Amino acid sequence: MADCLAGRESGTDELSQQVKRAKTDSENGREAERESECQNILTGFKTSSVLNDSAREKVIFVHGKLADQEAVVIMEKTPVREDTLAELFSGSTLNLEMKNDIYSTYQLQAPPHLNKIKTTVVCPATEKHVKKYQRQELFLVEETGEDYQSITLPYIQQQSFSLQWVYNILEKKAEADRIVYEDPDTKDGFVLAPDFKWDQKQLDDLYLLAIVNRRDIKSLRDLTSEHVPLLQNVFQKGKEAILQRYKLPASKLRVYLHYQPSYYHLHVHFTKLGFEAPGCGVERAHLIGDVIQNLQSDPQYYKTRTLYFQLKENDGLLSKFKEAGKL
Ligand code: GTA
Repeated sequence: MADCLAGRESGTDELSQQVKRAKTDSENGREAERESECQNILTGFKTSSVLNDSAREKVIFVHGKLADQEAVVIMEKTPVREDTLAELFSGSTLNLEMKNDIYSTYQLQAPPHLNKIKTTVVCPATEKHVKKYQRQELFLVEETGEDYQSITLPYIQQQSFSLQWVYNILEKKAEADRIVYEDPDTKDGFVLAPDFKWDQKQLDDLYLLAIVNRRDIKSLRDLTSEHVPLLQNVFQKGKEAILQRYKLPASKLRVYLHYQPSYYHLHVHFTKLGFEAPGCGVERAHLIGDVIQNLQSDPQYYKTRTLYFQLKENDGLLSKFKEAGKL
């Protein structure tokens, strides 16, 4: 797609040059994303409830049924891109809403190809998916190393989301044409691919995921100093790959792990600094640089430390902490 990856951050000449170069890369065909039309499977979608929405983020999470199967549909308006401005100005219709002195507001009707909604479908969705996207009150949990062993680990062994999509990426059964970088080493290697929350149309919300090849590390809690070479490899080569592909230097990246993650196969989030990605707050994101240093100073750091994270009121893990008298 030739018009992808045009940046909107025109504040610095250097960065806009980097964005332009990234766009040129894209035009040369290096961008993996392919857009294809498909049958509209959502014509028969029957809405049951709105799980969550945000006028500011322009996103809605809907629970419903798709051909008698439970489904969650996420619809998100995409950002206005600098490289489409000329076409937006010249090719749209404009309806005046109000005019007052030098001020006026309009409804601009953009051409269809500039007026898209990024849509994610989870089908069949489990009850856990429905709960995950439901707006709920949040609670901060303090989890000691012992709590992890006695409460969290037994729960996640029984109740985790399927990792099939992760294995599909590692085995090239899905998203193979989206892979940005791969290190095939079985011990320290990983696959770097765009996160499915990123539509790859602009760098402002850049979001990639490094998924490690090893299948024996569930989360931060499993990490010891033995894994420092793995983390360093992901950090270093991930940054290099992003610099090469998107011309974004390490100083523009936020690289972190989630605790708790939703998917218990070790993966590292690479997002653009300044982009408020869901889950980048202090109660969930652990910078990979800090994780490496903590393990270097104490090999058992993540086995023994109390870790803090938020859980939704309807989360089964929260119930387990309550039952254990920890909340
Ligand atoms: N490339 O198939 C996939 C895929 N899946 C199933 C998940 N991811 C995938 N990436 C590819 N292909 O960043 C990505 C997710 C996430 C990462 C897993 O894998 O997008 P995690 O294990 O730490 O789990 O990371 P996390 O962060 O909880 O997952 P997720 O789905 O991002 O949920 C976080 C919250 O983001 C949700 O509760 C939701 O409320 C919120 N959210 C806000 N906007 C969106 C949106 N547009 N789409 C999805 N979730 C959104």
